[in-house]
Amino acid sequence: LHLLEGMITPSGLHFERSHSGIPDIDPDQHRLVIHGLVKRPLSFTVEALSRYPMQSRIAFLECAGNSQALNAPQAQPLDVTAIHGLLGCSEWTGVRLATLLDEAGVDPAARWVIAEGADAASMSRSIPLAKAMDDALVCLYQNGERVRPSNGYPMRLLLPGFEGNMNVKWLRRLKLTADPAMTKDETSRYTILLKNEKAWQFVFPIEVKSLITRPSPGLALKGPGFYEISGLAWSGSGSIRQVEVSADGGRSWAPAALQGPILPKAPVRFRAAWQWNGGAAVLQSRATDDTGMVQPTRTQFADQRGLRGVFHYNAIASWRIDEKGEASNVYA
Ligand SMILES: Nc1nc2c(c(=O)[nH]1)N[C@H]1C(S)=C(S)[C@@H](COP(=O)(O)O)O[C@H]1N2
Ligand SMILES: [Mo]
Repeated sequence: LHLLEGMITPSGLHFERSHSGIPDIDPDQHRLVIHGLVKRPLSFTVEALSRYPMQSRIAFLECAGNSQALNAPQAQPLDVTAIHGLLGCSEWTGVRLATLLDEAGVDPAARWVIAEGADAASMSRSIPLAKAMDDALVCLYQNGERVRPSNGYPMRLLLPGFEGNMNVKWLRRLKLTADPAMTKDETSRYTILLKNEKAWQFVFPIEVKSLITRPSPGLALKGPGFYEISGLAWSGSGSIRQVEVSADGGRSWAPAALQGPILPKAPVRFRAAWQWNGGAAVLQSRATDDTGMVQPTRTQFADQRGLRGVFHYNAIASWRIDEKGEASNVYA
């Protein structure tokens, strides 16, 4: 993350999170089946899907467990990729799920789509039908090339803005149902444990978030002077409206410039000019999305949810710059 520019992650550098390794799928044998509460159950080969009208969209993908290192009681000596590296952004190309569901003919009783992967984990999640009909894509391509084996070849589901695990890789089955399936991946996993012994289930969109990629650990400043503070901001609920940057641990804030394109459910690159006087400083960024959601401080986040849940951590992050110009992870 600290060495990249712009908003797109090259496919070969996209993070990979697989619960049971990468299956070795023969694209000629692979099928995508749509069944359940539909008039006409359908089965697609990769070849057949490739003949449907396709769309491209730029969207981020973030693991629900990203940044969970910041739940630790003491700030750990980690860099931006070790803390926040389960984030990527691609231009995804595929067939709209709505197109396929329309062809299958959705029964009016259907409310959910259960998506299942062809890996040993049979990763499965229940997706609200409204999302499936809105902007879900069955992706065949990532950044212009075939989706790589590690990212779901020959096809994966993209649910723009929704937590990573719902974007089922090696997609093989979509079952329409009246109720959620309550799969292992949405009951024992991917619920958000709160501080009061309760848990949130089915928290789909990633909340507004940002991070500074430069300066960051491993990119030492070379003496006092002018530097650009740069990073990424994103929200699963919409577009980024504003990013503010602080160099004094959140006491004062200045607006950062947003580099276009500013797309919904895609990261935005922000930039702010900074004159480093050579003294200790604490750099922070704070994003606001177009629903009005603002990134909380770590204290606010802990007050609301506690720090026992490992998912959807989106609090403001801090890099301390020391007199030598080295950056480190701190809580401020
Ligand atoms: N079939 C299947 N789909 C899956 C997974 C998996 O293990 N199996 N992992 C999920 C998780 S937890 C995340 S964060 C994203 C990661 O996508 P990526 O590996 O392409 O970055 O895929 C999701 N889709
Ligand atoms: Mo994940």
